[in-house]
Amino acid sequence: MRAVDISAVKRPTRRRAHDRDDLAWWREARFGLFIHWGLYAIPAGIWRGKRVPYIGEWLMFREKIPVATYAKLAARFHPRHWDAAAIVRLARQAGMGYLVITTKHHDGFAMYRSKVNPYNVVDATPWHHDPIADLARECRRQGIRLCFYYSQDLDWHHPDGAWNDWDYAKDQKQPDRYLREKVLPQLTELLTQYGPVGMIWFDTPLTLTREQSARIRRHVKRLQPQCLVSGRIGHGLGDYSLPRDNFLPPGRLEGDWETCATLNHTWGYKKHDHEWKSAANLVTTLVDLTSKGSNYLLNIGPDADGRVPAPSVQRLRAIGAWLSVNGTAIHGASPSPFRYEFPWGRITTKGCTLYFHFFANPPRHFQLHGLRTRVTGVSALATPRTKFSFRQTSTPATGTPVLEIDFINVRFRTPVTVFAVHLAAAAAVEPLTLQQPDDTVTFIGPMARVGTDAAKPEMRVGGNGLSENWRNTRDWLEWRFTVLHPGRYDVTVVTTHQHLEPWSGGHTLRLTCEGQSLRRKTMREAVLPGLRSTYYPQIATRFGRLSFPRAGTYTLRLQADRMNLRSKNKTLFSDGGIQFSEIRLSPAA
Ligand code: FHN
Repeated sequence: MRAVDISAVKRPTRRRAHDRDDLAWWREARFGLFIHWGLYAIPAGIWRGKRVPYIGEWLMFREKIPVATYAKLAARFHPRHWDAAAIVRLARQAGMGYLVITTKHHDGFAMYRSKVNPYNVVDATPWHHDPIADLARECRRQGIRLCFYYSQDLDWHHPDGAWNDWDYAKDQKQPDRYLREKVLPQLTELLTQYGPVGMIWFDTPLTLTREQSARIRRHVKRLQPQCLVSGRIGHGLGDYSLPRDNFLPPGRLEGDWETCATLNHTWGYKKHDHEWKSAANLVTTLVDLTSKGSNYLLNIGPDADGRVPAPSVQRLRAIGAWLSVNGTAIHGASPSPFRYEFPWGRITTKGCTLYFHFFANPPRHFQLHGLRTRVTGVSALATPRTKFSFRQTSTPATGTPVLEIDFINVRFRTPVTVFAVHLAAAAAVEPLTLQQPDDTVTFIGPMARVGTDAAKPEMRVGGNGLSENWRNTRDWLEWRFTVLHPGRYDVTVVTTHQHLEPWSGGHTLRLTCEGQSLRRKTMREAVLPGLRSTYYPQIATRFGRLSFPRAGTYTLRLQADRMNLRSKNKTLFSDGGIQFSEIRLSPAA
């Protein structure tokens, strides 16, 4: 039997000394503006009078629109309300530090002046204008980093680009020719026409080889050595990692990450998508991601006239208003020293200060378990002169450090109230999973030991915190954890899936702990509420009860007895195995 420590799990990004300096501005920013704008804003999700499902910029693919037909949209592109200065101002007001605009999306249309390919906004539209030049000027003037999205693999317009097989025969495609004729020369234009570029945000690496991706990366770095390359260049060649769209990890991530997210459910403008996330949801997500070590790249999709939808503007300004008071707990902040979430909120870090972000009014007698470092003061971020009394003790049975803060007369400011907790040194915390003051215990993948009864585990915990390739009954996850209050606890196992893909359920799992064994089939008994469930439903299965006769440290193991693997559960992005999210213990009623 061999156990593999999670720290040995392959990191998805390159980590070299000089990358760290290059990433400094991006880490400081923590929050950026994504802009999806292109010809797809004209149909705005409607084709031949019919509402087309899925994200707006995929319309050409969804409807298999011939190149010659789709290209006619260009003749109608004349955005009268395009105002680059206002968009950059909006990013600033929102508290964002960078902006990433689609210079060429999968439809192959260049939204900038391209000499390499006439299918571009200056040559093919009656507007004859380069919006990227406007943005470059405004970003320079207003102090925002300019970055470019570029779809390097999918291109439904170029005969050799990936994934248009309704106009072009798949077996005739020569990806190298596509790189030579379009990708590399267009990157040269983007990296020489607009001054310094913060990053090329490559996307959707599906068919390019490692050698081809490496060639693209080298090309970028040769032209602008400081320019970052997003993780979606593929093959682990990015300067930082990206999970899938709108994904919120179950716990802190290791390394540098960025989550990109929509404000409604589309990237490119869609007339009928009115399901806007609330400002409270967005602020909470920003806090959640910062506490887990991830930047937040939040999207707007201007309409065909160049107008940013009013609900987007309102929400970005609301986030900016919150950041104008609490920005110090986000900009340049590092993740929480704890790897797990808290039931009450999140923690971010800056030097020797921890920021406690409360999602609701903090209890008068607040407790935090597991902080080993001495606290020197606690104040409210909005009213720094308001100090709170506190004391630090430890539990007699386990020696677990307990910080108690007396939150008297606190004015909770929706959606998140922040307190600065000053420490005598950088935070040191208990490394094991700990029972929380509300008596719950949550076990997450990144804190598990991955092991196997075979020679080598096939399963791993991915960089995003979920289990990957869990398709074998011999592999297991195991946690050491500390119980502070003996008693009986209800156990819930939570698995997940991307909401548009099938859920892999019906696996018989076994939980063993301290001579107790619980066996159950994963079933969709409930979807847990919370932000994560919007795109990754957190599917709960009740497993029964565990008893802990004394306070102390225990070991819990989760293993499959029987797998329910179906080939239809395998998708382009999912291996079809168990996607483990977490286990929750809560006091038995
Ligand atoms: O296919 C694209 C999609 O259209 C959009 O650009 C998003 C943004 O992250 N990226 C791809 C899907 O992940």
